[in-house]
Amino acid sequence: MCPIQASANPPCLRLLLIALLAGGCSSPADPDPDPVQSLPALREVSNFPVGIAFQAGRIQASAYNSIARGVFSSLTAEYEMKMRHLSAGPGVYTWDNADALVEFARSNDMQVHGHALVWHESTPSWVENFTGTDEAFETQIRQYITDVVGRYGDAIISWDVVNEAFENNTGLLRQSVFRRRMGSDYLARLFRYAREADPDVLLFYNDYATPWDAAKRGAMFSMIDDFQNRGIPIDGIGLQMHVTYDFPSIDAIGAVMDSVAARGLLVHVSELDVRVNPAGDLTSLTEARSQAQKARINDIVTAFVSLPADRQFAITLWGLRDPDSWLIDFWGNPEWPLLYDEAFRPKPAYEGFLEAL
Ligand code: 9MR
Repeated sequence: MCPIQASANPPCLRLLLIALLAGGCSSPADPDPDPVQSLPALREVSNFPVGIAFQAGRIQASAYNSIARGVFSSLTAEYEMKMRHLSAGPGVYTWDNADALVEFARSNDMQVHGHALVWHESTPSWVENFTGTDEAFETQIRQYITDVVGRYGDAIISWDVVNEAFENNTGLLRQSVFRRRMGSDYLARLFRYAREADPDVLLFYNDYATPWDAAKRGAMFSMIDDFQNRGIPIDGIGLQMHVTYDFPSIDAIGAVMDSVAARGLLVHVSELDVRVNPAGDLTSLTEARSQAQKARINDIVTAFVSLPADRQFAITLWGLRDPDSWLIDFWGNPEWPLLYDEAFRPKPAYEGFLEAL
């Protein structure tokens, strides 16, 4: 084998990340070579953390493992830190996968972004069908936040406290079980509980579509302004960034980033992927569309790096290889939305990222 990206000694990485396209350092005797690449690792050349959404099951898969730790400097659990996966009952936890991801990150000098304490789409049945009083419900949710944030302490530097609380197009609070049980000010109380659980951890609100959904964007900024007026803790905003190669405009994306930064909050481009086949007209990735994707990644990273340095939290890619993306099942079209192709080779989009740094 040709193990690369041993990030214990990052300066070596650029030298070690060689010649993927040329076949790397595989030998005839090596049936399963680790991927290597000729391009610099993002973690080596970026002034801010570059993250990857990762799954615990891939820690043992050598190609995923070596690229994740060699190229990226931040890790988000793609699903293992959501409530449905962590808790099967009040006070009942399954930590194995989350622990494994945190340990993988720790041993490879990656920071961990916690995702997500409260999300209406990943609610376990004991929460969804809670039979006690509203007060008892809130006590349990508070305890959950205390337990999960408390377990990881400094090993997780930031949490999405709430994910996707506002409806599309109206900006109204979703009628989730949390909203129904805890009332219209529930977001503020969740953030307070997270702060009580850890005075230092960075607290984020995370959502999608804010560059183009004016109602949702307005609701999010009203929440931020309200929190800041009332002294409710919030440190940053996750802009998910599930976009396409031609929508929305980079001006719209940059404007949301700027508005977040102007409020003194950190900007996390938290779930970046770029669809190239939204209309379903492609059966394979064309050079033209691949170049359009490269340009779009370049534009987004350029907008991010033009923010004041102390507002740049991180950019996180929502998956490693194209065939792993959630977008394929979700939209039902062939898709190539990420920085690596099916053979773990960096795409032009990867170069688009590099060229913006
Ligand atoms: O990509 C994630 C997929 O693997 C999970 O099955 C799914 C449910 O947990 O969540 C996906 O990630 C979502 C993220 O957590 C929040 N924003 C939307 C993402 C795509 O659905």
